[in-house]
Amino acid sequence: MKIKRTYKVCLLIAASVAVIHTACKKYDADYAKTNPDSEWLSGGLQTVYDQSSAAFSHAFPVLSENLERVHEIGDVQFEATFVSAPAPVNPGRGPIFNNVSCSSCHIADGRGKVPGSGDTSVLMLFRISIAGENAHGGPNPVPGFGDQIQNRSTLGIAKEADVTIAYTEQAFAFDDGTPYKLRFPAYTVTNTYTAFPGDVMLSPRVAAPVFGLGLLEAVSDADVLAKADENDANADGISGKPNFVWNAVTKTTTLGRFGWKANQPSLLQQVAAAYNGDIGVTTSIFPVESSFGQPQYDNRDDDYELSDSLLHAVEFYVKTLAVPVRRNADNPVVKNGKQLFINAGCASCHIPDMRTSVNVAFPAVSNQLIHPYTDLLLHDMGDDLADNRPDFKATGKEWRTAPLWGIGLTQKVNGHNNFLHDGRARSLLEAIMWHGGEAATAKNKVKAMSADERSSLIKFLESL
Ligand code: HEC
Ligand code: HEC
Ligand SMILES: [Ca+2]
Ligand SMILES: [Ca+2]
Ligand SMILES: [Ca+2]
Repeated sequence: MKIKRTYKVCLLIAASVAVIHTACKKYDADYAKTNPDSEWLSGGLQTVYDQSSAAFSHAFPVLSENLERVHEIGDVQFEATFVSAPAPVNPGRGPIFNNVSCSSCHIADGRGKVPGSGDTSVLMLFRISIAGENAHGGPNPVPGFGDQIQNRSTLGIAKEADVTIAYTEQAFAFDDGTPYKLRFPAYTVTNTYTAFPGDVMLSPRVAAPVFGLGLLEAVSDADVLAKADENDANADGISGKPNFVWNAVTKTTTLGRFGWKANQPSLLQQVAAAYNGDIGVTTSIFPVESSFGQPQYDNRDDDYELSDSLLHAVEFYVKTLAVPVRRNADNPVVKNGKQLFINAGCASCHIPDMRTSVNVAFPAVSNQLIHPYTDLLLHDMGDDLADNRPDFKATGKEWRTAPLWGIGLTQKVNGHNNFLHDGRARSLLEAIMWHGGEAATAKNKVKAMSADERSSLIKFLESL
């Protein structure tokens, strides 16, 4: 808390005099050379300077005192462990669920780790469906299992199933002959509480980082759609397709932004869906237990298990988690790496610069130049990354361009370097070498790089 306040003062001074030098010298002299509009400030004014394992866990530095308080209430709730009802505090978990709190999957507001071969994981989950669509054009739920496997349950209740992972390694080589290996995951659904249909489509998803999301939500629909090029009219091999998903709040179909397939339209809905699907906690937005219609259903739908005010506090919490500052952005190797990133075509999807729209109602996210390295659009990433499960407009091969800001701090914050939607990549370089489909040309440029160039490219990613 104390540290956060110091940052706040520091950044406000920086913003007003446009020189971080004098204000922030005690954190890192390197930031001296930057000004608040530069690429160092990944989250614009809402950038923080901490590079420790708490780097993803800071509130927006520029936030009024009373809103900071709301963020703190949301923070407590994000970490709160739910228990099965009846209970005096945080009741309502289950009857079936994946984990007991938000923070038990989004560890330190970062990403989940996947288990080794043969293990089951609680830091990832599996979306499921059968062929066809539901009434809103979304995934068609599996009879008896719904649209997500809940692999845990409260006492005396049957969990739905377990999913075990097995990896097989394959050897590849860069054009210069240097070998590398990729591990291919395979999933087996076991211990199902009732017969599991044979034609179920399974989409593995690891818990995604939750910082910077309020800024991504503040980019206007028009700006996202302006980058779409669904039929590749400009013939650069990159399409970029918006997902359009059912918005349970507005009861209309709207642009999707969150989740690995841009399958959620807003942070509010993402959070409410997480309470319902992942923890088994009902809210006014999703008032029906995920086990409805199944034998595990406990008839506890009469009262929402989480109040609207706490739901909105948690929404506000993920909306106002700040983005960590760049490290070493002016290092010559890093600068060279950025040029290689652009030359390889990475920046056609991982768009470096965006501006949030003007928002007089919520100035904290208004008109900020941010550097998220995403276009929030879907891209065909090829057969190897495909989950072969459509999710609204996203096909089984399409994924949302993952934001790369803060990615260089993953090891520090989460203690691992597992990347991509299912955590299969064990390093940033492996994540790149999995790229296929529209990104195959970019991947092949990396394959053709010299060892020095590859290392510069990685140094650049590590500086994000
Ligand atoms: C079982 C693990 C798990 C739990 C518990 C969990 N999440 Fe998540 N979270 C995920 C996964 C997996 C995704 C990606 C979902 C997808 O692609 O559909 C995700 C995505 C998100 C996102 C969107 C991130 C992005 O970049 O688009 C937000 C926000 C989020 N979760 C918030 C929460 C909140 C708030 C809670 C508690 C109510 C919570 N999560 C509980 C696993 C979890
Ligand atoms: C056609 C669009 C496209 C291009 C070009 C592209 N990417 Fe990606 N990138 C994606 C998508 C989509 C994902 C998410 C894929 C997944 O999770 O399965 C991704 C994921 C990543 C990740 C892992 C992010 C995470 O959070 O796990 C890294 C690192 C990355 N890309 C780096 C690069 C680099 C470096 C290049 C250039 C060599 C590049 N990408 C080119 C679309 C693209
Ligand atoms: Ca419940
Ligand atoms: Ca289910
Ligand atoms: Ca194009």
